[in-house]
Amino acid sequence: MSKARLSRDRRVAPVGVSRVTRSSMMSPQDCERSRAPDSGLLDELSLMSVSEQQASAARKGSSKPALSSPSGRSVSRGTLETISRLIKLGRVRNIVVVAGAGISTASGIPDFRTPGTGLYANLAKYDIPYPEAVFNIDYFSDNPHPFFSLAKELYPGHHRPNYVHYFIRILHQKGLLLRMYTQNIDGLEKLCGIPDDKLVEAHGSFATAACHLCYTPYPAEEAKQAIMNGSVPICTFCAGAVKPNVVFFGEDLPEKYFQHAEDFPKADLLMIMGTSLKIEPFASLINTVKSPVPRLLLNRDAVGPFERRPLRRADYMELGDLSESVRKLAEILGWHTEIQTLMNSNENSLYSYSSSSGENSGDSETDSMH
Ligand code: CNA
Repeated sequence: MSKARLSRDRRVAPVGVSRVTRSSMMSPQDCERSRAPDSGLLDELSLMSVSEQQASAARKGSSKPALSSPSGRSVSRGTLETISRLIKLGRVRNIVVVAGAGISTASGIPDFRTPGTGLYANLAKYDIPYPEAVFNIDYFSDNPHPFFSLAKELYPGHHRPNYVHYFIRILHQKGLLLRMYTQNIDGLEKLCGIPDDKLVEAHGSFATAACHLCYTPYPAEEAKQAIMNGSVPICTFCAGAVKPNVVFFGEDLPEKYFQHAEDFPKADLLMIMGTSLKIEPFASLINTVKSPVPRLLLNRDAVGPFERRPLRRADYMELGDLSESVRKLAEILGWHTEIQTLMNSNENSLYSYSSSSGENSGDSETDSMH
């Protein structure tokens, strides 16, 4: 069975990464085939590369860049219009979404690295030697309390999915979502209705729990109760500390993660949302789509390969607030009202369920960590 371990810095070669990457690499024949996309798609992509100039110019502060396409035509189509056109023309049928903590900040859950509001900037209260220690398995073995304090705030039930989650659900409803790969552990993808078989929670979740030493399963609800009461759930087999099956640095990724070897080569559009692409082996997944396949980054800032110039030919990005970018894309696609309606009806049923079950209904402002 192949294994990959979580590693925090993409520049460090983590245990298992070469194996993961190798399993996803294309044969020379595949590479050749993948260099011969149909002319219509290339046409669209040439517009995308021009649109990138627009984003890049906007990032540098020039509001109206002079644009011409590689063929000399003047071009007015922006990134989101181009992606939307690919979808509407039916050129895109298998979208893989790659997501991180940035898709949930609008739900009131801080990400890791945003200066000021990110978890890493606010861990002083946990008295840990360095921020990543809170998710380090060796540190947890010595002292599980910092993680359990944080877990109290991260446990699902306090927060609601936001527009971005529902946009991804609509991709599924329209038959366009091949798979969503998320690094998030907040469970909001499931809560908004993305079905299990469309979702890979690459860094685990709070849904199950086990001993961190001998991996003996432990009832997740009992673990939650103990953690919420400020005590450490103890393995009945070896007396090790039990933790929710959230993947820590130094731990193996779940079996389902390896589905990427089949999914990414099938993708005809990769949407990368709200991630700094700093955690391996997850970050390298985005390099395993075929070469003419468009990769769209929706994020506050350019990350990973999107920081390099020139960009890969079919790479495109829309920088800024994710909810705004996704909403713009939904409007261009004509899906906005549908998303809003779905969101309202799902939220109403979630709200009535949590009211009747006595769960916190989760106002994102009051439940946020800060
Ligand atoms: P990260 O390193 O904190 O990066 C988040 C990225 O999202 C950054 O590039 C931000 O600029 C960007 N971002 C944040 N908010 C917005 C916004 N509103 N609009 C646009 N861009 C935004 O987090 P990653 O996901 O890359 O790192 C992976 C870690 C984070 C995983 O192991 C997770 O388990 C872990 N994490 C998860 C959660 C969660 O489940 N919600 C929260 C915090 C951390």
